[in-house]
Amino acid sequence: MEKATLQELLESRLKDIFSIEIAEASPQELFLALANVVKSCYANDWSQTRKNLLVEQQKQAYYFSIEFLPGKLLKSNLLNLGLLDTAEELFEELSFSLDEVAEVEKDMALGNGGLGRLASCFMDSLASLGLPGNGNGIRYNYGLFKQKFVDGHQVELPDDWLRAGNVWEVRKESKAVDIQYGGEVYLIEDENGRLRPERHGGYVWRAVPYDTGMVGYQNDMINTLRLWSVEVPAAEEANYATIESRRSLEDLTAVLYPDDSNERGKKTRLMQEYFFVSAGIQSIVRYYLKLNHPLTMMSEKIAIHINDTHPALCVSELMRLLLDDHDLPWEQAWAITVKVMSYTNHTIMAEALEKWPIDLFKEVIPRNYQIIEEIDRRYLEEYAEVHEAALLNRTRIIINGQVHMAHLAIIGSHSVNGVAKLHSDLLKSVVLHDFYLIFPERFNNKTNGIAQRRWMQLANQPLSKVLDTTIGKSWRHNPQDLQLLKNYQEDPTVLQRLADAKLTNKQALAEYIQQTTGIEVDPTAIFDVQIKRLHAYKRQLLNVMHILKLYFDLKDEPQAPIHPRVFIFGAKAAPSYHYAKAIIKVINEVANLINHDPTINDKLKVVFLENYNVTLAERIIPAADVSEQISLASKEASGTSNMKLMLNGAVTIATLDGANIEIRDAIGDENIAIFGLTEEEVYAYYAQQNYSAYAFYEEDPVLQRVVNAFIDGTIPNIEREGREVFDSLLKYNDEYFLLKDFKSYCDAQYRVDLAYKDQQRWQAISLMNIANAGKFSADYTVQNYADDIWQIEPLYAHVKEPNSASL
Ligand code: GPV
Repeated sequence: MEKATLQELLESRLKDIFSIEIAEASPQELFLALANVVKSCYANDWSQTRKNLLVEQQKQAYYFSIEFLPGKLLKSNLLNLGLLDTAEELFEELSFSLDEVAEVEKDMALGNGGLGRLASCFMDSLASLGLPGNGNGIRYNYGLFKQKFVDGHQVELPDDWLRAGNVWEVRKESKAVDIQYGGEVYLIEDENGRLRPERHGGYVWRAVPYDTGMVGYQNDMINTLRLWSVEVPAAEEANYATIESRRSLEDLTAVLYPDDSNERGKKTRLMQEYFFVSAGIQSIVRYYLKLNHPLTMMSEKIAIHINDTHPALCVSELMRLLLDDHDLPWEQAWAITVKVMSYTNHTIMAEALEKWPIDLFKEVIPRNYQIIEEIDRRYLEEYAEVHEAALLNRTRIIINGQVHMAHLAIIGSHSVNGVAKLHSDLLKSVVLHDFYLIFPERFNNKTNGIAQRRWMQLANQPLSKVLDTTIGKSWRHNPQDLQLLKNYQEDPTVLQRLADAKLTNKQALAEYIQQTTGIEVDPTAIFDVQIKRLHAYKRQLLNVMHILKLYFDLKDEPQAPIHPRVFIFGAKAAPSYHYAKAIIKVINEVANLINHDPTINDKLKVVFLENYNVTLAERIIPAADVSEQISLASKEASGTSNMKLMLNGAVTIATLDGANIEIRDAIGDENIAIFGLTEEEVYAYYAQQNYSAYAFYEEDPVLQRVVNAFIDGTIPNIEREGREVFDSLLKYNDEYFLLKDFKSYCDAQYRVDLAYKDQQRWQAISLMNIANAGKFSADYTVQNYADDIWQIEPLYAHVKEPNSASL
């Protein structure tokens, strides 16, 4: 599209909506008008995609996820439509900044962290590969809380993201479905001797879908992200006349649960899970029936993916529809269900394996509960002759009065995958070992990936331009072409250009830091970044302990030859996660202490940026020199910020955990700083039960000084939190082995400091990180899901320029 055409469209939208000229428009008005123009640019392709799918009748995948974390969509839609450069030029010509206009958009923050962001990266890749794949989730009225720091403490504020409306969504009233809750279900024999459910009481709520176009990268493919919102069914208006009754209904899709991987037994949460599952499955079956194929062939047209256990009810809900609404015999319904369903596990942390009391299940979803009981009964019966009773009793769905959601998902799916090689191996050998004995063929690995379009092309335009001029533009379609950069490892001009791009990004971040926190940071310092949810296993505290060590080193020897460093944190803690909040407070107070200590001479700065989210990640990641991936080995399923930071040329300090291992394999030991216990060593400690935090503390005076600092008044204002941290390390024997890994971590940090001082060497390492990041593109990950699990193919009618996403 020509610039002039875009301008005309923009002008006419501003007239239509606001009756104003461009010159008088505010950023808000420009945003809304431009977003509407963008929407109209893909409107036709969107309906065409749907029509072609109906005509071609190709198999489609549905990704069920209780979280999606798309961030802002304006610039990514412009990029994918091929309009970003044009829009940027136009805005410059008109003396507006496109960035300022894009800033107006509220982040769509319907997720907590890695899991939700992965779902959104997959949406981007599905469309960009021309693959028919849709998202299914919940349209929360309030996204993840906004984080503020008050006196160093995290305070949570509501994220009222829908207040000004959401331009991208389309309400699809005609596709609404009813969701049944509660009541009692009796099984009554019909004239053919078949048991039929008869419901007494209970209530029906309406699920209304809001669709958002997922725009493919310059290929005319537009998939759909369908998010469901609760409403009062038209027939029941009278029953919801009071404010209270309406409020309890509206609570259902009001808020995203802010507990990351740590579930609380809450009725609303269970109702949420059933809500989007039932709505999604009903709409899929409805669509499938339009195709006029027998239900027994459903798996040839439909693949349903269960993203972690939250949508595990997909299994029982599809069974319910096939049995109750479509009269299929159990065996047929079950065969269909298992062929259609697949499941991804995202953690080995035991507390994240969802379990629900059966009383709650019976109360909220009685018919699904009956079906789950029957799945459970038949499971025991079917495998009784093949496996020992003990094994079956450990893997059955209902154990000790609780429904085990992971068991339901595994038994009801034909594929079970982990999200990095190590993680998938641990699933087989430890976490889901029992299931591996029963269903070995179901287990597979799909290492996570990231949307290179958002995390490089959009977030890092300075570096993208260097790449274009150095290796051409093919990397924008084929991320593996980033490998071409390897040829320039010793080219001083290219290394300098990379360094310049990094400095530009660091200057921009420094300005943001100055504006939001008042802290001055030097863009030539090392920007050392740890950005992820705050969790004990991710070990932000280990990072803090190293910072304290450097601080003491500088106190002892102010001239110590340490290259200046800025430690940057971004992290939210679940509101109910007391210990994580204590660590936030500690980091903020350590920052206070160090940033205001004149004897440190600005050699160290600690910056904890508020409200870490997708948009803030887009600012931080391009400016990072060092990437902190320091979870205790075996605990981080994959990690994805590790991939984003690598792609942007940061050098990783890592334990051999999650996808860090594959990153190391891709770039070689010389380009990454590995430290710490291995997974085997961690498990050896568990087996021998001989870890002694105190022993490490006792023998290392440096460590003693650091650990004591939490309680000896060195750090002001952390009386309570410092004690909690101290106790977690010594009194409770340091669950995540920080004291053991401390020394090796400090050594790795020292190596990084040395490497940075040799700028030529550093830039070459950084280059190698960028050059080898292509294989972590979500395009390849999604292609592997498509080939191995979903068996879906590109909608050829749409693929103008197919991404050759094969490794
Ligand atoms: I379970 N993850 C998450 O963000 N939230 C959760 O509730 C659960 C897992 C994360 C893992 O912690 C990361 O290691 C992983 O990279 C990410 O899911 C995507 O797979």
